[in-house]
Amino acid sequence: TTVSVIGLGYIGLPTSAIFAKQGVKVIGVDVNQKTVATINKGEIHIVEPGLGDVVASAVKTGLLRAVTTPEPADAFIMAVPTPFNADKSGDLSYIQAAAKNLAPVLKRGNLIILESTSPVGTTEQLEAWLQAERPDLTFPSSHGDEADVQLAYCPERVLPGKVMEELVMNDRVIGGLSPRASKQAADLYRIFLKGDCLRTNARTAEMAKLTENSFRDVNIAFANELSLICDKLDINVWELIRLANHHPRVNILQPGPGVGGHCIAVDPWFIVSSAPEQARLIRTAREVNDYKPQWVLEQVKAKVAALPGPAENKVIACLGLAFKANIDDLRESPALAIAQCIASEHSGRTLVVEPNIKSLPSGFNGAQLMELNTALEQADVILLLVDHAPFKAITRAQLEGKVWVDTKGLIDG
Ligand code: SAJ
Repeated sequence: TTVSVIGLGYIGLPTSAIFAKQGVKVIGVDVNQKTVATINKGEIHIVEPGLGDVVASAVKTGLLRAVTTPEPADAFIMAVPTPFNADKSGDLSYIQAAAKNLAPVLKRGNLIILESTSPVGTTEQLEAWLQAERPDLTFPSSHGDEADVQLAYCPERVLPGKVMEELVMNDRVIGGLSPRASKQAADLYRIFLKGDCLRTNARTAEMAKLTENSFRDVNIAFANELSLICDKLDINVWELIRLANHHPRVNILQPGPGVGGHCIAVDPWFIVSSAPEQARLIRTAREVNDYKPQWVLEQVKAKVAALPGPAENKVIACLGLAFKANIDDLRESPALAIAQCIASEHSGRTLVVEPNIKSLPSGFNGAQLMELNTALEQADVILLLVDHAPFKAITRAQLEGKVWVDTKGLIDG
C-alpha cells in the first residue's frame, strides 16, 4: 500500500511519519516548496515533541518522501487548513484546490479520506468537485459500495503537544460516504491505531468533530461568565468552582483570559453558520469567550487608574503570551492580544515574560521581554495571563506592595 498525505502541517506530517514508521510507503504532498525541501532533508518545520526523530528516520529509510504535486497512490489523506471567511462560514478553498490537484492522478480502487475540520456536508462537496473533474470515474453518492473511488471523513482529535501519543491512542470516528468507504478507512488506520475505529456516516463524523470542540468552548464560556459574575458580586471564582465541583455531577472548567488556539475558537462558528437560528447557545458561548480579553484589559486599566500618580510612571508586567500552559504556540492567543494592546495603549513601560520564546513577535511597540524575577521586581501592576509552570511558583511575598490581575487563578485561586 502507498499512502499519500496531502497537507504536511500539524496533522499531516505526524500522520505521514507514523504510517512510515509502520513500514508503509508515504508520499507527502504540500504546495509549500520550503516545507517539502525541509522534510526531504529529514527535518521538520513545526514544533511537536517526538516528531523530529520519527520524520528523520522515515526519510532516511526512504519510506517518506515529500513532493509538491500529487502522484498516484492507493489511499489519499487530506489534511489541509479550513479557516473561516469574514462571515464565519468555513473557507473550503484549500480543500477545493487540493481536490483539483488530486483529480488527475485518481484511479479505480482509490480511497480518499478528509481529515480537515470541516462544516457538515464538506465530504459530499469534495466528492462533487472530484466527480466534476473526473466524469470517467464513479463515486459513492451515486454508486455506493460499487463506486470506483471511495470517500470518508475522519476527523483528527489530537491535542497539540501530545500529537505523537494521541494519534495512536485516541479512538477515531470514521464516516464513509458508503459502508465500504468506512471499512476501507478503518482498515487503513488500523495499521497504526491502538484506539477503536467507530464507524458512522460522513455528516455525523463531520458534526462529531465540531461538537467536541463546541462542547469545550461552551463549558469554558460558562467558567468565564462565572468569573465576571463573581467579580461583580465580590466572590472568589476559584474557590466557588472548587466548592461546586465537589458535587458528584458538577465539573466546571477553569476561567482564563479567553479561548485561544486554532480549533476551539474557530470550529463552533462552523455549526453556527450552518444552523444560525438553532445554534443560539453555541454562538453566545463564542461571544462570551471572545469578550473576555476586553474585560481583562478593563480590569488592568482600572488597577492602573487606582494607583497614586500618573499612568506613565507605572510599569505593567504581562506574564505569558502562549495560548495555553507550557507551549510556545502564540497563534490566536488571547494572552498575546491582551499584552500587545497594553504595549500600545499604556503610556508607561510594559514588560513581558514568556519563558518559551526568545524574542517578542511584532506589534509590541517598545515592550521588553525579560526574565520573571526582574519583571516582578520592576512592575507596579502584574497581569497573569498563562498558567506556565514557572508562574505557578510565584508567591504572595514576591507581590508585596504590588497590584495584580490574575486571569488563571495562580495567586487568587
Ligand atoms: N481553556 C480555558 N479553560 C479550561 C481549558 C482550556 O480557558 O479549563 C483555554 C486554553 O487556555 C486555550 C483554549 O481553551 O486557550 C483551548 O485549549 P485546549 O487545551 O482546551 O484545546 P486545544 O485547542 O489545544 O485542542 C483542542 C482539543 N479538543 C478538545 O479537547 C475537545 C483537541 O483534542 C483537538 O484535537 C483540538 O482542539 C483540535 O485540533 O481541534
